[in-house]
Amino acid sequence: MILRDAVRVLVANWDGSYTVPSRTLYPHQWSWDSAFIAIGNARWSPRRARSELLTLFGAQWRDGRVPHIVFNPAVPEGAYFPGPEFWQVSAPSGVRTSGIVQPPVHALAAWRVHLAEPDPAFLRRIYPRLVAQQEFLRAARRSPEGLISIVHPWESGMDNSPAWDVPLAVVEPEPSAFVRRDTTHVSVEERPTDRDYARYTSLARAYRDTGYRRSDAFRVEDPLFNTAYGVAEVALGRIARVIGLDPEPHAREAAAVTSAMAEHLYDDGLFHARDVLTGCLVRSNSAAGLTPLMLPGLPRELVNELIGTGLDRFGVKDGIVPSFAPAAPEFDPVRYWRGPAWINLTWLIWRGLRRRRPDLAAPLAEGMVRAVTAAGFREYFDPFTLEGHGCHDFSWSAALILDVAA
Ligand code: 9WN
Repeated sequence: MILRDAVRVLVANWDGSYTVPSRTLYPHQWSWDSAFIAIGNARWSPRRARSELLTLFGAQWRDGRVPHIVFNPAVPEGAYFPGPEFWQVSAPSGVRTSGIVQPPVHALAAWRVHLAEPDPAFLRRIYPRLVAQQEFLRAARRSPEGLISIVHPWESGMDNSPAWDVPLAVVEPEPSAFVRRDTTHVSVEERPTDRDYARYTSLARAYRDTGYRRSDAFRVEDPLFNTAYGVAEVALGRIARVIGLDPEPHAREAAAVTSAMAEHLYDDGLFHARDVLTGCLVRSNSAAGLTPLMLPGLPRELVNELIGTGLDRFGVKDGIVPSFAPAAPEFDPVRYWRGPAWINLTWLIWRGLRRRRPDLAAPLAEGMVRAVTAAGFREYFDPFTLEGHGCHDFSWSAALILDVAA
């Protein structure tokens, strides 16, 4: 029943060659959403899953970046803010896009799509694009310590996480000369504040005005983003082997970023972001700090400490994972990335535990199914009551349930 309903959501959100995250709130193609959606679609329609990824990479820029939004020209201007008129840029294919990126979970998605239905021709087509995506990050975003930075909270995918409160505090909010659309679909207490939005647009405009090259106001190394980057290298190694290329450079890169993360982003049982502009670790209680469990080369003692933190601070064996530790003062069970549980974040931690601690992975999978059974395919959930929040019929909530329940 739940699986049939999940497919129904994905079918309703399909736009011919890709899937919108939500018909109401997010009516275009989003980068990391498409990776999660492809992982779910692989379970019932590998053809759609391949199309999802190839459509997204069809909007890749010449420098290798994969924009976080690919705009559908058929959607009226103003349906989503900030739309193409704000970003003012197009991909070489001519389609209008944003100019920032999101966590590179796509190589993992491509690999999982291949596992669902082996297709070396698909791998041969997507591999150079996935490599170019990583090369962009190395060329434009890598610090001397070997870590990748993001230049906007939207790039983390966890937009208003309390982890960004300190680095964002120095960003001058722009006088609100814009009209938000999100709060016409979802109640204001469940979304970022107007003040957050004034900072988001100020940062995005400043980056845009450098031709999407430089950001001097916000630059952080996020553990989830770096995990995705490292996991992408692991997946690229596997893909390379299938298509007859050398997997070694990918294995080396995965090992290098894993040890840079362990050296620079780990403290007191959790991974944290580092503010590149001040050189300081931003100690916070974001569940993003548990996602490095996905890195196969993470040293065993860090794995054990992270699991201890997951159990003590995030109640990992009780079901879906709150995006921020409930005992922390910033925790808010309904406001977006400041506490609610999300299916994708829980899924990433589940993947990190599946082999290492199947006894802890199982309750996470059950928790995800319990949440959508109780509340439907909502965007996020109160981690304690499982009340649903954000939009309805949210694509990755449906897609990843298909993956865990298959
Ligand atoms: C800005 C589409 C996206 C997700 C992000 C989530 C939210 C956008 C917004 O929706 O961000 O990119 O308008 O709030 O935070 O993770 O990819 O689902």
